[in-house]
Amino acid sequence: MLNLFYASGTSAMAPHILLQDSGLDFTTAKVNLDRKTWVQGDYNQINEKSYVPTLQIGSDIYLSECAVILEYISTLADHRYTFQYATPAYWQERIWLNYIATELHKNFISPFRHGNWLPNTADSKQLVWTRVQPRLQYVEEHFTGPWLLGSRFTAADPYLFVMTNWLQRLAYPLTSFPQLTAFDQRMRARPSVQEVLQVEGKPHSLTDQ
Ligand SMILES: N[C@@H](CCC(=O)N[C@@H](CS)C(=O)NCC(=O)O)C(=O)O
Repeated sequence: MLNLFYASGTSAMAPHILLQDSGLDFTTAKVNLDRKTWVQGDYNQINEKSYVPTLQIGSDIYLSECAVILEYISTLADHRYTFQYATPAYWQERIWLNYIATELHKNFISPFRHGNWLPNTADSKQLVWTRVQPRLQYVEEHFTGPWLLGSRFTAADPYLFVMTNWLQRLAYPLTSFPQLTAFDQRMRARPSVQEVLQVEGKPHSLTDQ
C-alpha cells in the first residue's frame, strides 16, 4: 500500500507528483495543517513531527522526510528517477536532494511564522528572500537542463518545482532566474504536474482553518 499524507501546495506536492508520474498505485489523505487533523482524527498520531509529507507504506509503517520519500518512490518505480546506487551521478542527485531540503525548503520557513508556515509580513518576506535568493542563484548557475540533473528527469525535479512554485505564489521575482523560469514551465507542461495541481487545488494556507 502507498498512502500519501499531504496538504495542498506544500512540499508534499513533490512526492505527489512523483507518484503520479510513476504510474504506481497510491491513495492520498489530506491533512489540515492548522488543526493537525485528517479525516480519521489526530494527524500527530500519524507523524509525531507534525508535518507533511508522510508516506504510509504498510499497515503500521510510515516514512517521513521529503527527500527520503522521493528516493523510496523511485526505488519502487524500478529506480526510474534515481541513478544507479553509489555511482557519481547517484551521489550528485543525493547532493541536490539534500541541498533542496536543507538550503532551500527550510529557508522558506519564516521565523515570524504565525498561523501557517509561509511568510506573512513584509519583514518576514524580506528575510526569507535574503536567505533564499543566493541559494537559488547557485541552482541557476549550475542548471544545465532540461532537468536539474541534466537530460534525465529525476526525483530532484518535483522537489525543485515546489520551490519555483512557492516563489510565484509568494510573488518573489522568479523571472530573475531564467533557467529556473524555463524549468518551471517545463514542469507545468508535464501531465503528472497538471494533474496534481488540479487535484490539490488552492494552497492549504488559504483553505485550512
Ligand atoms: N524535514 C521535513 C520538513 C517538512 C515540512 O516542513 N513540511 C511543512 C510543509 S512544506 C509542514 O508540514 N509544516 C507544518 C506546519 O506548517 O504546521 C521534510 O523534509 O519533509
